Amino acid sequence: MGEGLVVKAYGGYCFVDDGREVTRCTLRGRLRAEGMVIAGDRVRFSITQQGRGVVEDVLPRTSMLYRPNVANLDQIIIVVAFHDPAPVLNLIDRMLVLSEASEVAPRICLNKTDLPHGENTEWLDVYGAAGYQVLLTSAVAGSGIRELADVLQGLISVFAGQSGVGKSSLINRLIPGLELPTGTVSRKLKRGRHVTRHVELLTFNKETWVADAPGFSSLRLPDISREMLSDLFPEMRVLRGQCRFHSCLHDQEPNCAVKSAVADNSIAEFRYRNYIGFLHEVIAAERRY
Ligand SMILES: Nc1nc2c(ncn2[C@@H]2O[C@H](COP(=O)(O)OP(=O)(O)O)[C@@H](O)[C@H]2O)c(=O)[nH]1
Ligand SMILES: [Mg+2]
Ligand SMILES: [Zn+2]
Repeated sequence: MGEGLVVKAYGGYCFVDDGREVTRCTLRGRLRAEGMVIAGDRVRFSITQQGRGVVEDVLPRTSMLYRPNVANLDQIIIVVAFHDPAPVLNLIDRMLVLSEASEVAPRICLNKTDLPHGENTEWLDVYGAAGYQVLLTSAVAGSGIRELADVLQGLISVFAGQSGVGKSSLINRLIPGLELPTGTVSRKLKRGRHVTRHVELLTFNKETWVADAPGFSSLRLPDISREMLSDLFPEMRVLRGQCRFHSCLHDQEPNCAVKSAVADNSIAEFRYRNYIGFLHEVIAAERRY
């Protein structure tokens, strides 16, 4: 019996890398239900014939990210740029909330640092001040790639972010010879019929895995209660217990520590606005249960 990592799973098959080779496996009966074996799972498998196998067991998962589904994910690399495309801060905050709720560490990667900055760059400092690690890269110039590789070393990471920020270009830089489609090519592919929605883990050295997250741009918030949401914003989390009301949602309540922090600029206005938007989404979703 071998043990390995599922790098890709679809259509009743999964591909298991045991560190020496990749084996295409079918699944034992009870594992055939949707979502039982997904990319990132560590599994035990038996070999049936040359290059073919059967997954017998799935080892317990340490984390679980939904849409895209990835098991045992260690971190999400949220790729952003100052422009081309301009950042959508609501989307960045959504990805951060999703990472925090999944207990997967988020990192922010500012790519395209070879391009001129433009005016509005304060938002990036806001994330740094909130405690998020910010990496600076240029997939075109090659800067920051070694630092990025160091952050990825030994872990399973997903690259997320708006289309066009350079996710595929960065992964291509990390894995010479890979040649994922980028730019206009990938836009053309999106219009075509063969849009892959499956997560595939790619390795660029032993024990280091990265995936491009397809369709990560229409993010629904995680299923959480309204009381939990502010704990997913680090700069609000540190103020927990300081509002007048124990159950304060930092919305209409008086004597709110979060709103005071927004008023004196120690919490960024846009972060608070996104929080309130998410709060209403979470409340609306609670009502649907
Ligand atoms: N100037 C500049 N362009 C980049 C950089 N990284 C990617 N691009 C370009 O941005 C476009 C989108 O890149 P791509 O990797 O397909 O983005 P993805 O949609 O996030 O995977 C392509 O035309 C790339 O050549 C960078 O660091 N600097
Ligand atoms: Mg891409
Ligand atoms: Zn409050």
